[in-house]
Amino acid sequence: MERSKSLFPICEKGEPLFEVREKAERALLVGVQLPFGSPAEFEESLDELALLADTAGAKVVDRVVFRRKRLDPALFVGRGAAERLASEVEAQEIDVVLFDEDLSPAQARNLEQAIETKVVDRSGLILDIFARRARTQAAKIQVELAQLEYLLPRLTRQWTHLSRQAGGGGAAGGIGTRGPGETQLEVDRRLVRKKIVDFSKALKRIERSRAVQRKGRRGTYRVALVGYTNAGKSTMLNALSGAEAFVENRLFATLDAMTRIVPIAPKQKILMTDTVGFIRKLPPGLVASFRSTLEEVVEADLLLHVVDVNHRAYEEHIASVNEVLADLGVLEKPALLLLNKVDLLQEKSLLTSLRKMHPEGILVSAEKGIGLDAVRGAIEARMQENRVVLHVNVPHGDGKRLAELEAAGEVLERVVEEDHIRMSVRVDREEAQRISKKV
Ligand SMILES: Nc1nc2c(ncn2[C@@H]2O[C@H](COP(=O)(O)OP(=O)(O)OP(=O)(O)O)[C@@H](O)[C@H]2O)c(=O)[nH]1
Ligand SMILES: [Mg+2]
Repeated sequence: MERSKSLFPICEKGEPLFEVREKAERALLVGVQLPFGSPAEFEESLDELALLADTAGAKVVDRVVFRRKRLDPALFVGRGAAERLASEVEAQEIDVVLFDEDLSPAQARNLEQAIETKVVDRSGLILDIFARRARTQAAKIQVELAQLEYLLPRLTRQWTHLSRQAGGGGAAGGIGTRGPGETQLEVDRRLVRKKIVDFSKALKRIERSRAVQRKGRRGTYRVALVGYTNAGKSTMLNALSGAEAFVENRLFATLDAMTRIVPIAPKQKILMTDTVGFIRKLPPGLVASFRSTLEEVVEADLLLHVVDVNHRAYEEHIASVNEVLADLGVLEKPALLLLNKVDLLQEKSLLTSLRKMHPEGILVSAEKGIGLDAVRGAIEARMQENRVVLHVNVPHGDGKRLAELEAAGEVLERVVEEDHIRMSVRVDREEAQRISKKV
């Protein structure tokens, strides 16, 4: 840390009066391996925790793995292990101990007392990242709601750091302190509950206005990009639409749904929405509070599941994404599997086995623009499956009806007859029903 003599003349010989917290928090990662479960998956999850810690701005100093027959209800890792962690924390000047699994509120409290440092579990860390990344009002409200629900059962904890309250990111505070609310609020369950109600109401309002927006887009084919975090969803949206969605080689770059027009074929346009990425062991409250953002997924006509096939755990990523899709009740929705980042695959044999494993998948590179025509073609084919051709006779002079049909879909034929105009229009099934009702 730099010291300025002119600013702190009093402390010339001693330590500065206060420290501006700019340096990264020093984090120790802890994993507990149980007899069941695959060791590879365990390692993978711990590697991911390190990435999450990095995304949250911490410096991972070390990782400790304990092998146990079962978890300790009071201290998660057991008394002896907690003591070992305490000495590790002291020796390595650790600021935060990050657990790869979720701790019960009591376990977190007991561990914090035993280790004498801040303890954050996987859900707490993910929520912290979301709080850092939230930019728009909707995202902020959704994250705060999830944080409050996470916090409520933990209010008996000694959250002394929360009384310092940073709110919405910034350098001060560190992991776990970007909590919702005002100073001292966190000690009052009643107030937290009230805030939960207020935020839920605000979310309802946002949901209503989004529903109105969506209604305005009725008749246009809608596609939602889904996938594991960092798979390349935003890059794919940018490649197909020319948009400039935020792309970063870190986790959870996108928190908000962003919708853009994408030309698929001559005179064929669709709306494509980029969404928040998923991760294994996603905090349960998060999916619920991100419901309004994920509503785009629920209402889409087609899902594009983007997978980073260069990641060694990509099969597990596919499974995790499918779990969330099942939670949202959209597993049965038509979907295309986009096997992304093929430009990074060094060996040809990998491509061959990929094709074998996922014959339905489309090999692409969003970044290098490989396979985009195939993606557009596949979307168009799915679109046609969902469309029917309507033949309608419009009386001369009924400009309103004519305009309505033109807006509803693709005009295939327009023949001027003596007493009417004969129109053939390709429209969505849903739209066809609506139009037919009016005839
Ligand atoms: N080499 C290569 N890199 C890619 C490709 N697609 C995306 N990337 C990189 O992967 C990283 C993540 O890309 P994003 O588009 O932000 O991923 P995302 O799925 O939107 O991630 P989240 O918003 O965090 O869920 C970025 O560094 C991209 O440049 C690709 O086809 N090839
Ligand atoms: Mg993104």
